[in-house]
Amino acid sequence: MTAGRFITLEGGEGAGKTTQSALLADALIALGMQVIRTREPGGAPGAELLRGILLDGSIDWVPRAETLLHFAARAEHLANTILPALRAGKWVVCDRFHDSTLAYQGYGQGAERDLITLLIDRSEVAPDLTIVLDLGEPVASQRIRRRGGGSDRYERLDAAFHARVRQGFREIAAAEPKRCVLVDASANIADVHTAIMTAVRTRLLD
Ligand code: Z5A
Repeated sequence: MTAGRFITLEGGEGAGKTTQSALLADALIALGMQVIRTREPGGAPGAELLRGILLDGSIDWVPRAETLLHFAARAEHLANTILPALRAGKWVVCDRFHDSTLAYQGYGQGAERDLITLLIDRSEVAPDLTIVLDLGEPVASQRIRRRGGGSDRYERLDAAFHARVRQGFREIAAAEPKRCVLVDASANIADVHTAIMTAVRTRLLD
């Protein structure tokens, strides 16, 4: 049995994580890998329940509570979905993971970053590769508008919040160059996919 690999896609809203995780999963399947595609918050029944609570906007959570809710959802996701897949030799492509908590709750909302990094350090698994899709304004907002659909609690936060989140992702990528690859997400969909596949090939396949 080949070892499973764990790839996460990170970045702000509209950066193209959903689009690119689908293309990446298809490309890996075409290469003969067994692949599951999943997302956070969510990816397991208990975690999907918490996703609804986190995104519906009826409660303005204090940053520490919100941080812990994301880690509670992640514990369910890891135990029920990610770890069993990796143990079975599957590749896991995950839309958002630990770095989103550090970027959104830590950099964006001002939750204690040392608490977040402590919880990350205690995780059962770290990604083998993290693609950080970097996209600034006004392109991100234009894409969100074009995509349509309702706006969730995070999408209603202001431009300064999203600028802090973007800075957070950039700092995370710079601090962990072995795990992270920063990709310019303003390029067209095919070019972003090519950049991601280059990272996957050079870091995980060659
Ligand atoms: N959150 C948190 O605070 N803490 C945590 O620990 C975790 C999450 C895990 C989940 O939202 C929210 O939870 C998230 C952070 C918070 N909120 N925000 N913001 P979600 O899962 O519902 O949404 P999202 O992760 O932000 O995804 P998104 O807004 O749907 O964006 P995306 O997946 O990155 O983009 P997309 O859907 O692939 O593309 C958006 C549109 O742009 C679509 O019409 C595409 O066709 C188009 N697109 C994509 N790529 C391109 C390119 N390259 N060119 C042109 N057009 C493109």
